[in-house]
Amino acid sequence: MNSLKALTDSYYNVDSLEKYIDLNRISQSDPESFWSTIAERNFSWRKKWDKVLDWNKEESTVKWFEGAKLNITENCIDRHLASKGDKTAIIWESNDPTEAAQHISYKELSIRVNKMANVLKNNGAKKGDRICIYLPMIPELSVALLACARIGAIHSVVFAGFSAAAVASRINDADCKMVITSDGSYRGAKKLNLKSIVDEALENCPIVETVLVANRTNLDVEMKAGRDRWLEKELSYAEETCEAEEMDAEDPLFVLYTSGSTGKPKGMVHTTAGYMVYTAFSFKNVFQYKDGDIYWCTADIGWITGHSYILYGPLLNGATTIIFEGVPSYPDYGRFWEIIEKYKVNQFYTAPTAIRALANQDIDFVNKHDLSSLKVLGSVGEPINEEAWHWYNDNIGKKKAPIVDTWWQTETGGIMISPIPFVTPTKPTFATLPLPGIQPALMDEEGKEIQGNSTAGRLCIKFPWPSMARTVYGDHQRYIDTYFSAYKGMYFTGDGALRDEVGYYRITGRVDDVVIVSGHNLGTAPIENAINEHPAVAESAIIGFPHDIKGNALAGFIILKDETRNPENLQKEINNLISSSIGPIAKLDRIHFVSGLPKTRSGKIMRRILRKVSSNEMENLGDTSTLLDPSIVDEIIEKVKEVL
Ligand code: 7RM
Repeated sequence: MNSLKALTDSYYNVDSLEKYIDLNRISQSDPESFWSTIAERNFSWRKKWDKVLDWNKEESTVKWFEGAKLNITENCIDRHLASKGDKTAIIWESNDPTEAAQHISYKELSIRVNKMANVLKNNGAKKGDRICIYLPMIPELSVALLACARIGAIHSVVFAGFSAAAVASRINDADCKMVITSDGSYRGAKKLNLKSIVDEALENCPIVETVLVANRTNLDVEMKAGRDRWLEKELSYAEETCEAEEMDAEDPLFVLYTSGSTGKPKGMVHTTAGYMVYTAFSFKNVFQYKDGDIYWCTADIGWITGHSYILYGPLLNGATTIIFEGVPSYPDYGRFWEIIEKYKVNQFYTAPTAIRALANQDIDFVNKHDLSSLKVLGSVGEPINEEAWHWYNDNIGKKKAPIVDTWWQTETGGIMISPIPFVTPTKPTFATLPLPGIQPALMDEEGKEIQGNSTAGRLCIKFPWPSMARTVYGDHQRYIDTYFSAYKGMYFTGDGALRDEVGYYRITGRVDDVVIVSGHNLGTAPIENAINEHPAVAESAIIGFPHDIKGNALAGFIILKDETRNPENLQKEINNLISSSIGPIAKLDRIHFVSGLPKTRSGKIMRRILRKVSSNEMENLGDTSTLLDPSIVDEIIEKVKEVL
């Protein structure tokens, strides 16, 4: 049998590293044949494609499976109904451990999605419209995404922890006509009033016509006549079937915002067929999901990890996926382990920041629970440090469940570099090898590709893959400038990486001005903009520094206009400003009031110096000769030493 055909059978069946490396070689030398074989065999298409890949390097446009017609919800739901109608698609676990869980079968999910799709239509939504979803982790959240996809509307999920200003800017950027939200949400012991945040946001969003409100917390909310409707009521008279809209392969499926290093967040646009093929393929292989397994990813659906690996990837494979409304610390730090035991979870996918927080608690929280169902452990979102890796491996996986350290991005749509459990030998802190069809490259600062192993550089991807974001919503030039300008014809990830002697990759972190705090990507520029609005502030620079639990925390260096103000009050006011314009996650751990910033002659702040000083690497500041005023560095060192 032709080796590609043999290996791609039922996705592919690799059971040895040799075969896998072989598959990687074949797939990387001919990604188009590889992806068309995968696409051909594993999905239901209304019409197959005319062309596998159309790549215009000059304009940075990519199209996969052009000419194909499909609807992703038919692949997530309808095609499983005959054989798996009664199988549980979604297990929903409440924030409150005493509230009954929901077990939603594929059949029930189908009805709920169809009804919601009809509600959207009844309220005027149609193919191509953008719909903002601002919901807590309740079943309606996943139903809402799928309902949008069913009618061809483009969902734009905004994480339900963002502030009113952040919601408003995302709604306006994508011109959303409709918002789906809830009265409130539960997060641990806290109850948040989401509807009031939406109301505040909508004061600045004239184009929104309709707000659908799910009832989660029985909060007394204001309903604006003519605009706001209770979702439950709308659902009560919606029909149970809704014909799926026929979509082109390249029709947008969703927009999801990610912070940039400069300016406002970028709405990354993902399209239908390529995203479907790649998320299904990568889910199946990276988690080695087998029929009957129970899979749990602890991310929020408001992030790409939730889109791809709570919802689409698992459902495309007919899997059972857990949606957890709560937090790891409520009612106590044993909650994750309790849930794993309760549902006999087989694959568990979480973030290093959660692992570190849980590793800091009494080990009894873990040992009280039977975790023997676990077969695969995943990590995502930031580099996992060696200590956390070993704690996860020893105490959670009991050295029997391989850790898949999965590297990827909102922009990549799916996992790019990861071990395949039981195939790729793992190595602490290494994401190991690219998935089939993925061609990483390390580049030096002059823009040349670094060949060979045992080296380090900036991580790029040389060839398109099906789930790559196609553009920045409304601003293709920004897409080109951000991702395709640094290195000609290649996608630049913004990350640095090293490649060890056998070709394993370790991602070392961002090389641009994005800081990952507790797994959340925060652009430093929007935080600086928020601070600079304070009347007492002249200028500011934000950087990230290593933090035991959060991975990174933020420090601000601030020049004051008004030095008569009480510094403690000012610090509070500045953090409140950040909280209301971005969200509490972006608050600063350290605030230093300084008389100047380390600037180059061209006026660029050398954040590298602030980063090094804040990381207590004072001796190793590198070349400071291009600074306009090198003496400012001493002042900064003094100020930072006060808090170390
Ligand atoms: C999936 C996700 C993307 C950024 C990325 C990296 C960092 C993600 C890892 C990682 C080291 C990993 N999307 N990152 N995974 N760094 N090892 N396994 O997180 O758009 O929110 O973030 O996250 O810097 O560029 S994201």
